[in-house]
Amino acid sequence: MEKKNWSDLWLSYGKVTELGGARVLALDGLNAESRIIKSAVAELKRGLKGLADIELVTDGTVANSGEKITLIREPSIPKEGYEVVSSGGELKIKASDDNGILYGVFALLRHLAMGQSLESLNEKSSPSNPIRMMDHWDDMDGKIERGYSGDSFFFENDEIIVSDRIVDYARFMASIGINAVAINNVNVRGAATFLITDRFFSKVKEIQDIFADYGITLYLTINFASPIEIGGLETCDPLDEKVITWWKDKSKEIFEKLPGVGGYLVKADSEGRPGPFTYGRTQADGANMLADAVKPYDGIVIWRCFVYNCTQDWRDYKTDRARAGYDYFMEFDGAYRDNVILQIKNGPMDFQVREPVSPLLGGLKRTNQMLEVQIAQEYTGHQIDLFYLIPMYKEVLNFHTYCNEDCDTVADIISGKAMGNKNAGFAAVINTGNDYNWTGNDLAAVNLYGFGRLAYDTSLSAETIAREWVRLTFSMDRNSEDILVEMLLDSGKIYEKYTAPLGIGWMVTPHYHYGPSVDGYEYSRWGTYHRADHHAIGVDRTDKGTGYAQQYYKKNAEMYNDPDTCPEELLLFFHRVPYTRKLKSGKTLIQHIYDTHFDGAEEAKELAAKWDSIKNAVPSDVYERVAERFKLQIENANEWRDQINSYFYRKSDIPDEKGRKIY
Ligand code: GCW
Repeated sequence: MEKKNWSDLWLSYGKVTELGGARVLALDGLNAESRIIKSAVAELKRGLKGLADIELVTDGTVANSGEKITLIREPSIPKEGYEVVSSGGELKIKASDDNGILYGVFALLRHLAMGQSLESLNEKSSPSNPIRMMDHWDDMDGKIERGYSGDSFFFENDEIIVSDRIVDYARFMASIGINAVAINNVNVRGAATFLITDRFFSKVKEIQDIFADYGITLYLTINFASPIEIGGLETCDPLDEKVITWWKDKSKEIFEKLPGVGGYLVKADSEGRPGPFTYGRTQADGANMLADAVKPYDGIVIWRCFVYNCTQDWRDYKTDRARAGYDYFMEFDGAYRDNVILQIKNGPMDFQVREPVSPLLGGLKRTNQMLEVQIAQEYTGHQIDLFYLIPMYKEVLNFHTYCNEDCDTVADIISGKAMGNKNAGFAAVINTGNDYNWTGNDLAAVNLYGFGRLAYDTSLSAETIAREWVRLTFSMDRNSEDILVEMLLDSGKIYEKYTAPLGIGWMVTPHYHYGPSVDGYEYSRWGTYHRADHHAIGVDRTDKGTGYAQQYYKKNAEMYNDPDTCPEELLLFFHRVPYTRKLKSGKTLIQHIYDTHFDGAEEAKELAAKWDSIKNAVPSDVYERVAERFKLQIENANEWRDQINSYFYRKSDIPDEKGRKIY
């Protein structure tokens, strides 16, 4: 074992005093009959010992107390689901498969860690989504694209590093129900292209095996131009026979060398990455060609829909980046193979603080779909500013697309319920790195934990998840716990207040994406414009504008099309609005901008003060790391406030009614 320089996150298994003194329990049932069960039993022993000083004996000797825990296979329980039931000194963990047993064990330990006694356990649960996936954007040089918590713990200097840290990582992921992972960046370049060759197979296999012990399937992110870059072909045209054969042979090799691998994750024709468009082919041509190649091995192709023109002329008012995903992918609905899953970002642009739900979700009715969110805080504060993301994801999941009579929410679609398909799921761009605390800001671990819990059970509330995480991570008094939970629940709204107003998005420092730069992207090629002049701001995406609003089903299209029924937080996403427009609050748009920015910056200070108020309830190193970040958040919020307010005051020439300082 190398020296451990990473934290235990929510699996610290510190003693819970309420659970009472030392006891001995016997384990019955499926002892060590598979690699996953072995992991489950080891975890159970470790957790019981740490949390309650319970010795779990597995050698057949009956414990003196007569109490036991029994692992039971119960075919009627849904895939990867579990039941944990205690009665009369016996605790049963039932599941129909190994993952279910493992999740049952983690559920049991979670309840104990939350302070519940063994005798009172009774929980049934099964996953909402078939695939629950973490996407790493780790590069092989060790850097992480959009990483805010150190470097990669998978790669360094174009090599794969296998370490005990990865074992703990797999435990953490299994503990929250994650069953799929991609370890390399979707921008596949340089050495990463060769992950699917003999140069790396044996090391990839070692990592794959660690994951397999915890029921996690490895997916490989591939370079669409591999036939050229690895195979020496002149083309990667998906309809070219040589290319088709190359991928068939390569896939055979991959699935032989890495049995159990899940398949491919692909970013094609996006931000300079190669893809089928180069050859006049469609996204469906590209995805289906790969899907056919992995079909014999039950492989899956997860194809990303983040395809748009990133060389737009800012003078061009017709092209609307928000439309791109739908425009490129909708016409082939029904034409994608059934082992293709389209992975769709929650919004049509790119992980902004506020976006409408992508109209592709549910727009597609005969295509497998996966929702992609970003827990790496690229646009939400770089894990410096506090931003609890689960409330935002809940809004996305609960959104009614109207793709069906009932059963039409995003949650229904990605669970496979809405369309009766089994290839569906929920993925997140992960926020981890090799920092001691994994997530840079200790509090950002709530998003890591929360994503997994939510992907497993989309009915959990943001508050339940926050409270679980707080209680599992820290042992604090009830009052401090309430303060921290409240801070988390408020955090997203606060960040939204001091950054770009009412759904317009962007206004961030180009490329880096932290801190304000109102016109940073205004005259650029990225298709991300706010179009502010001295009268008005916003993009007209109605039927009189770019027509984006018409990509939704009628009910939503009508709602968004009319500025009076458009949800106000998205007003500037859908409409071009004069600064003098009255909002529902009775305030003008410009006054709303001033007020939210003054308030937001103030509330950021209050967050920091609340953190100080619970200083003694958290370990001092955690306190320091987070406090340091709150200082930066306050500066950031002030900078946003002053730049946004000054910018709009100078454009509009309308003063703040309250006469506060604007520059
Ligand atoms: O938001 C953009 C990021 C890129 C990222 C891209 C994507 C991996 O700025 O860094 O590339 O999204 O999702 O592919």
